[in-house]
Amino acid sequence: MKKLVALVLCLMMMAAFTASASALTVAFSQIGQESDWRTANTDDLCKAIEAEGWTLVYDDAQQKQENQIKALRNFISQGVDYILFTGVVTTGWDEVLKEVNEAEIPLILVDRMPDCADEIEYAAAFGGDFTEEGRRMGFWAGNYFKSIGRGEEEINAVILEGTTGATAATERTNGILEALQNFPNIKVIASQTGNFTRAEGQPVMEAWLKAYPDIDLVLAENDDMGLGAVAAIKAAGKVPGKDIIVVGCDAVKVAFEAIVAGEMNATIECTPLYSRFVVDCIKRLEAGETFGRDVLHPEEFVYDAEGGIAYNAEGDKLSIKAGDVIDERLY
Ligand code: GYE
Repeated sequence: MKKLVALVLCLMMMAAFTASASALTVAFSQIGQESDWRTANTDDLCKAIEAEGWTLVYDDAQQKQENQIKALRNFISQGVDYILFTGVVTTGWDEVLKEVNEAEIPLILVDRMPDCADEIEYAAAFGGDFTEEGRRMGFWAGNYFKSIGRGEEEINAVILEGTTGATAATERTNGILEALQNFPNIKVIASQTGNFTRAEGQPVMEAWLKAYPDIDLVLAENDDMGLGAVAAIKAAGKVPGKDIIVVGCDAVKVAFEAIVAGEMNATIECTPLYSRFVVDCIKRLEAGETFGRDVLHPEEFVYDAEGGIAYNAEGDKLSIKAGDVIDERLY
């Protein structure tokens, strides 16, 4: 009898949980559509939310902070159940995120963290470790030049930075510069934003190729800009991947294709596939669980033409050959 009561109670709880979970409204303030990474991130999250039967309220801010602030205020007035938020830039979110807190809408921080994270309440935080990604770019490049016998040669590097003021850009730049301290032969001769887009990365590289005839290495803070650099290098009559080494970040499919074709040399993974985390997180929050304040990072790797290049300080993390895994890539 006791067992039966327990079973009935359990079924009732499950039904209540399913009913409340299925009636959820999840709002997502997305930055824009600047890159392949962003497109994959939007598709993955939006499809997963809808697949759960939840109502999705999606806003594309088109790279404008004021649009994101407006969207967040709209989400509050609509009384949504959850807000997913990534900030186009790092600063300037204090006021509006406090309003989200006052409205008691659970906030899930994804991707780029705001600098006011310590002063606000949030239910969970998930995204890439951008400083570590930058370090990996630097370590991979330094060790790659060593591996081809150019460890003592003076290497001229340029950095194509992401969107100015974006956490993903600032932290990747910091990580790159930190790692390059271990390779005194690599000199950064220019560093400028390409706004995380191919269209803006390419002309920056074109201008550099005119100004500096002897660039050896491009560190592009995302693959789109890396591919823009590849196009600029070709247009200048040089061979990308050989005359100039090109390192990207994100590990999108087109970068794998460029690596296999020999035009790009490496890409540092930053997965845009957040849906497994976000959906699971919302279900667990609904069930009363809580998450800590740490930003949770996915496990990520580095891919290149041959594999076997160390990309961390200890030298025990080795790149994977892109050609071996290209067919399994999901984005
Ligand atoms: O690397 C870039 C995108 O914030 C991690 O933004 C994201 C970055 C990603 O546009 O391609």
